[in-house]
Amino acid sequence: MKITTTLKKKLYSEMLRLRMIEERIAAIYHDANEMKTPTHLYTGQEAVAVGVANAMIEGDVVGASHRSHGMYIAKGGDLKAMMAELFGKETGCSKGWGGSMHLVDVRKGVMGSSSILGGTIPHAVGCALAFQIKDESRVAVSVFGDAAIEEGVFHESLNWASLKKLPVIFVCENNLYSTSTLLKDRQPPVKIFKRAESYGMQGIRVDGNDVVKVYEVVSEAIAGAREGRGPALIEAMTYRWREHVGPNYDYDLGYRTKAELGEWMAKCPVKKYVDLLSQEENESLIKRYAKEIDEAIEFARQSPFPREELMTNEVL
Ligand SMILES: Cc1ncc(C[n+]2csc(CCOP(=O)(O)OP(=O)(O)O)c2C)c(N)n1
Ligand SMILES: [Mg+2]
Repeated sequence: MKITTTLKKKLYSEMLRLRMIEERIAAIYHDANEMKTPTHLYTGQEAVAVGVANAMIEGDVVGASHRSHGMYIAKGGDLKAMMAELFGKETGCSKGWGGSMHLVDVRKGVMGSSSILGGTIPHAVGCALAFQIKDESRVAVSVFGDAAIEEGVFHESLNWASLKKLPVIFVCENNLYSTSTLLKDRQPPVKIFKRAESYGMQGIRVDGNDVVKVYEVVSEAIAGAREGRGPALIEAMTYRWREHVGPNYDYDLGYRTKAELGEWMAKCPVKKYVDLLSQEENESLIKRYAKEIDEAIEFARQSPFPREELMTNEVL
């Protein structure tokens, strides 16, 4: 598969935008206690969402995890509606009732994100089953963390998806931790992508900090699923920079070291491709995105809180 420089630049720009959104949220999170939602920031993992989203085409759908901003933004979710959701406002993508973990933009194929680990895995399988029954050339993707595979629903879903050769791709963002517990203290030493074998489906591990590699691997898996060759499990190796939930760094808590964070920061997915653009082009993008983010925050701040009557009679 040949990836053009134009596409590489697009992937890089989207990662830069996502990084700036997440870092701005971190910067304003404590301002006037306006943002009350718990927020699981995506900083450090940008290559996964951007690579996955760009491998999808219109009509394809995705379900995301509690660390939801990445997929929502990368798949084209509306930034103003996300920001308003984080501020708990009625103009939010879930009308202010959901918060950071419950982002949705159905028109863009973001079917939802879930605070329940593994929550969107069966949703994606259900969408894929519908596509198969209706003979539609569409693919569903579920993106989830490494702890979600400890949920029974992961195994049930992969079993059924493989049996029925459903057009669904499972993407596990392996950032090594579930909150503050390392993978090796939670799971036997079997690589996550190897688990696909027991369901008779293809399992692939990819460098989740390299957007081009993610794009290539996911594109191939999606093409296979679209042609009726069934599902695949992709394990993207990556790392979250900030604390599990909230805007801070947390290497002082004792479960991971500053040196480990430093090693992963050196493998920054955004910086990796920064030289695709000239310094002037980068500066101009940063200016453009900063303005867009300013406007989204202003929109969120100015928006009203949800009306109480919507709580009982409104279906999102
Ligand atoms: C079914 C379920 N069990 C436990 C939790 C509590 N919980 C929220 S996030 C989290 C860690 C998730 O780790 P992982 O899936 O690796 O995603 P990451 O946060 O690393 O992106 C846990 C245990 C939950 N939300 N849902
Ligand atoms: Mg994890």
